[in-house]
Amino acid sequence: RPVVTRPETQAIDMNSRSNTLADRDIVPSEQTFGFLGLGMMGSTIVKDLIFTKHKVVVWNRTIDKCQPFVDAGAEVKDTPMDVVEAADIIFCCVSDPKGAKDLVFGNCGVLQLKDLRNKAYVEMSTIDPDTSMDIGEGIKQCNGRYLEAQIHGSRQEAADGMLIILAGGDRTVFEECHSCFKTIAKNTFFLGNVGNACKVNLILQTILGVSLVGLAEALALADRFSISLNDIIDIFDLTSMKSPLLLAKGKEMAKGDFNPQQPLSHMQRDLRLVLNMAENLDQSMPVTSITNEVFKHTKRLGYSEHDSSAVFVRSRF
Ligand code: NA7
Repeated sequence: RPVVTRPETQAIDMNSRSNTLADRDIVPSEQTFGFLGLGMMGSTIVKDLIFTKHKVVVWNRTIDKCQPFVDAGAEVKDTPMDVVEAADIIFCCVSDPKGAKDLVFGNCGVLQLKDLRNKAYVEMSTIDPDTSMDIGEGIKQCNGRYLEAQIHGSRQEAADGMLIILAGGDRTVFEECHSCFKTIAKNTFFLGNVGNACKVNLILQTILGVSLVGLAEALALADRFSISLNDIIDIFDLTSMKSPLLLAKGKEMAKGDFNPQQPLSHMQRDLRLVLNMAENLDQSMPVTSITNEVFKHTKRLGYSEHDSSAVFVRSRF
């Protein structure tokens, strides 16, 4: 069993800007935007929203993470409920469906405000359609508007302003978020009812997870034959199978550099959500099931916080 060290947590660089921002000609909305969750994704998004002159109010469970944003001009609040009170449109970007639900239904959560007239809630955390529908229902019952805006892309793509936004729910909220989405994403899609965007996001994650496990197993076999992984990747690059992502992940596997662009724990969470969805439909997904087991095992080996490409470590056993 290898000795596993946690990947270094990279401090957010408040001065770095994606090159794409200058070309986008962003006119910031006049509304005040709340932001719940300043993890790696949330921080990167908020940094760019502040840079493009959006009015931002923030909250994070670990409150220390808010300070750089306060220094950059954001307001900080003590609870999610306080953020909702102070903002017109509130984004949430936390780890998982449970965290997302806690922030809405929990103690000091969004619904404690009771009256959400003139407020809109935008869920960016990766969640399953049922969780999104529950959250949307809760918000609607308090007269608020709801949009799920799933973010597809890695942490680097977030830093480059190159995410893809997949949205479903209230179209007026989608339109009111235009200047924010233009700041952080290269494309945005409105996919109709609540739940649709979550489904599309999780379907894309299925393709990613299964592809990564295939890549890892193939490279592990090459390694057993003592064939240079770099040679394999160079040849792969010349084939019609190549994709920018698989090339990048292959290089990470060859180097053993698992700096978390898309943490392995998030990948496994997504596969779990996919399999739950499939279970409810009696949809058979044998390859995805095995892929999930492979990621689960890699987590048990201590690679939760590393990039999903760390699945290669397990394949080499
Ligand atoms: P990170 O960097 O792991 O950050 C996770 C964030 O979620 C961080 O702000 C956490 O607060 C917060 N969190 C997690 N659980 C909770 C609960 N229960 N209550 C409140 N806050 C919570 O993830 P990323 O930023 O890369 O990704 C976030 C989402 O974007 C994820 O769904 C991706 O799929 C897309 P903490 O700082 O630990 O106090």
